[in-house]
Amino acid sequence: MTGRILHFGPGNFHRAHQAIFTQQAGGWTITGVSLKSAETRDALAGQAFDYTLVIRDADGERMERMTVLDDILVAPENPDAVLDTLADGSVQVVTVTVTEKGYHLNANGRLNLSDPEVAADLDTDLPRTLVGYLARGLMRRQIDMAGPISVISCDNLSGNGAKLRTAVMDFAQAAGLGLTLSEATFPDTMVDRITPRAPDDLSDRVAAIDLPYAAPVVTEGFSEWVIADDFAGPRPAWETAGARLVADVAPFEARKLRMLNGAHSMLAYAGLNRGFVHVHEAVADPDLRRRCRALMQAAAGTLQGVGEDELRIYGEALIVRFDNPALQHALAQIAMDGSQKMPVRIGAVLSELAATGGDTGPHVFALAEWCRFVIGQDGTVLDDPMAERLAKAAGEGDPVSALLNVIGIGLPEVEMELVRASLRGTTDQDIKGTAI
Ligand code: CS2
Repeated sequence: MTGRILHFGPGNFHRAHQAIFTQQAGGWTITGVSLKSAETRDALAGQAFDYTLVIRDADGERMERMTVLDDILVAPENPDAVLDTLADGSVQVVTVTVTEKGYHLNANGRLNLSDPEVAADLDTDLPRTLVGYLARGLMRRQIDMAGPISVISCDNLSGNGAKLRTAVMDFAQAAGLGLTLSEATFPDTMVDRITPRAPDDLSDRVAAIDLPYAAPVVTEGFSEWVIADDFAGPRPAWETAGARLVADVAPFEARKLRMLNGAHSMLAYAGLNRGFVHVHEAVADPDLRRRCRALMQAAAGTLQGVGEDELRIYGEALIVRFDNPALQHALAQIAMDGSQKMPVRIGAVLSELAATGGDTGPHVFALAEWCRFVIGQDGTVLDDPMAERLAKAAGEGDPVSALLNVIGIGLPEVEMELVRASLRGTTDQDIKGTAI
């Protein structure tokens, strides 16, 4: 089987994850769509869209030549070309990695119609947002009767496929499009591969061994992809490359979001607040290591459908992955867009723990460290789509309530007070005493 995938967001994560699963499965090519900048297209065009994937873990470093990308469309240069490609019958799979903020969802998981970019897209036939492109492109496809299509979100949202489908339908309805999506499916997925920004010297190292040297990607050895077996038409044989096709992704997704991503965010804020730069340095700090384990353990208590032993082993394997010094994974990279990440990774878990009498300490601590980080920015602009509102909330008399309110985390007053107490703790001893 051969075919063509249209991928929105051909950044490092896509090029380390879905791209290699697709290359190994064989037969399919990927056309990328950059929604904003021409940077990746400009870097890769001179290499016929080949690039080098550098895999670094305890076994050392290995490099792989990637040949699966055939082109990158830069959407703002020619929006029509993107819409036409979505309506092209040769494209039967769409994949998406645009990060959490690229979906423009509100706290209820619906499309935020008052977001300025979404509102602008509702008014024009030539969109700028992912959801605008999908709604208008799939409408063209419906009119052209170009056949079934599977649209696969690969971002860290819970129920990512269902959320994307809802957002596309919300857009179509608000724009008055008669979109039915009767020939489209939106399978949920869990994606996992730690992929930091590539270090500056990586191109030179790659060039030295005569591989494509522009825009190389660095990643870890581990990778996992679990996909709901809900395809509208043909797809690459991803299972031959190690992907798992399952009836229900939810348990895998919750395990990864709550244990890996939750611990990542805690380490990012608490680590930066203590002057660490990289994940492996933060997790080597005995206190943060203990808190990391405690957070994973508490999160594991909220998970259903996965055995206790399996979760303990998974947690220990995560610590080993975080320890990987060769990745040089910057905490600042994880810390960005906290407003989009904290509700999913920490807030939802904390609410469940509070409601069921679980150990809320580690998640209370994570929220307090996020608050401390935001308050500590003081004058510098936060790397977050809600930066302005957060800066204002950080200056209020009760910054904890104000900040959590901005990002839609509502907590019982007892937990709210625990977050305030953890934030007030000026010495490490105080923080320990109140949070764990
Ligand atoms: C990280 C993720 O930056 C972040 O928010 O937590 O990108 C994480 O590295 C991946 O989800 C790992 O699969």
